[in-house]
Amino acid sequence: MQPHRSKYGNALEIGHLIGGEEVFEGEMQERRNPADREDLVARFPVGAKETLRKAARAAQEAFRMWARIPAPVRGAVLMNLAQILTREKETLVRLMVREVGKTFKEAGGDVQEAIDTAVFFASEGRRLYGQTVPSEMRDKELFTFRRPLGVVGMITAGNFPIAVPSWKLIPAVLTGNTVVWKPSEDSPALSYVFVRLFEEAGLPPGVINVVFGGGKDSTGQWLVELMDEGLLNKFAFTGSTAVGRWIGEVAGRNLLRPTLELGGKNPLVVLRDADLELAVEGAWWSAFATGGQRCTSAGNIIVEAPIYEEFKKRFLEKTESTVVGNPFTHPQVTYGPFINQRLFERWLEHYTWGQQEGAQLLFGKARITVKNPYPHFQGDPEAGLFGWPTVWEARPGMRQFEQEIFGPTINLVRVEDLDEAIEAANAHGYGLSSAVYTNRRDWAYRFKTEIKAGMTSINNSTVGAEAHLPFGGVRGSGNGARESGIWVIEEYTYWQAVNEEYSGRLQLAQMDTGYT
Ligand code: UN1
Repeated sequence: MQPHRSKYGNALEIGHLIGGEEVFEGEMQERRNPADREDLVARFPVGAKETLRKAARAAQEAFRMWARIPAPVRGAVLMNLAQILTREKETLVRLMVREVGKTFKEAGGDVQEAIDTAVFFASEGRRLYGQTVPSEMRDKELFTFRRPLGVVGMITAGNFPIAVPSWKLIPAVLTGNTVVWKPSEDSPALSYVFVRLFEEAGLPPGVINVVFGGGKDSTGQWLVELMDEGLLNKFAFTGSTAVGRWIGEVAGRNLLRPTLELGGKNPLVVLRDADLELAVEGAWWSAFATGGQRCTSAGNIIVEAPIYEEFKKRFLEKTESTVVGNPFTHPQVTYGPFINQRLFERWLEHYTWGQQEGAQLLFGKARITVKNPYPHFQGDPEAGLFGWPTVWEARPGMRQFEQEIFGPTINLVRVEDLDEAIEAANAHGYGLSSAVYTNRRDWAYRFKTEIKAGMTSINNSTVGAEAHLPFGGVRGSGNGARESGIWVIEEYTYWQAVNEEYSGRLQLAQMDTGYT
């Protein structure tokens, strides 16, 4: 291939990473900068079922060695990784802005989240505690040990291309597992570079294997089906609820416990006593940060009647100030392009839902183009897929109230009182993030105890979870498994109970205890 250069940088030609080898197997696909389709970011192959099997076998092989490395030594690799990621932060950020169209600021946050995760788990290698447990018999001791599960299959989305994979990869390898990872086809270059940095940190070949997929291929599906072949011992997935449900079924029939981080329709409630300025800013950021392409983005802003009109006026003013464009060439934009065509099309579709169901469009005119200009656009709108910040007035029961849209769209919903606000905040099938703005402690208490959500903010936006808190949801947002923080260790290990007999006799539990 001719080295492809643009004002953004070079294009990478990358292969799958299997057992430490770079493997070019399968048809080559391209990843282009979503803010400027002229810019080729990477060329990468699309893995077949056999490529995945090869990767799973390499991971099985590596597991025999890696599981035996002492956990503090595995942790030391992560400490190196944290240092290397810190050193490479700027390069990764630039690549992220280019490959998925995030702003520099948000890309910085994404990489920082991985650094924080590496720092957190590096010392966890020295704390993978088990217990000593008293025996009911004499001269006998009981212990518990955490053991790794084996080979973990992983599928991740492209909207958090470093942070979200780090939540999975880092605890998985710290606890002694090995991995076959199918990253998003929206972020092949970042995924490749990330794994190369693990290797530089001292991770042995075969511990993390990467097999790329492509838009219309079935690589992800085949990876899931490797559970049926007995090649995987655990599955971790971030993506849509529909796909997560299916992965849960395949894992279930193989008696595996998956980690499923799925969609959200996160409510942000503004009560009558709220600090309006704070609430407007938080709601705006929850709606439009990352162009709404976060699983924690707000879906509905639910506002109490006495302040509704005032909130609406201020929120629309704030929305009008949103700057959209190419984040690489115009770093001050609020958000950039859609990460991919599929998300754009779904977002476009919701304009029809709104009209069909009688929602009122308060702001927004679908795709930004030269003929349909948005006043605060920076760059070339035709070079990628960009959307107007969009605000609706909607009600529970409407499709756009209930379904995740994953784009720059928000609904304002008017409610009469706190009871109705909580009811509306729960009137959808998800339960990931949530927020309430109020200065009354009793109202905040009612909200946090009655909302069905894995994460709740009081006087803060729905986005921006910290790296050492449990991340995950209830209902359609996941299966209860948590990522991040200490809780995730539970998902990548099993407990082994060991008893050691010193009596020199066959003592029988429950029968030789002296009580019977
Ligand atoms: C996601 O969108 O999949 O809490 C993850 C947040 C980020 C992670 C989002 N720290 O918004």
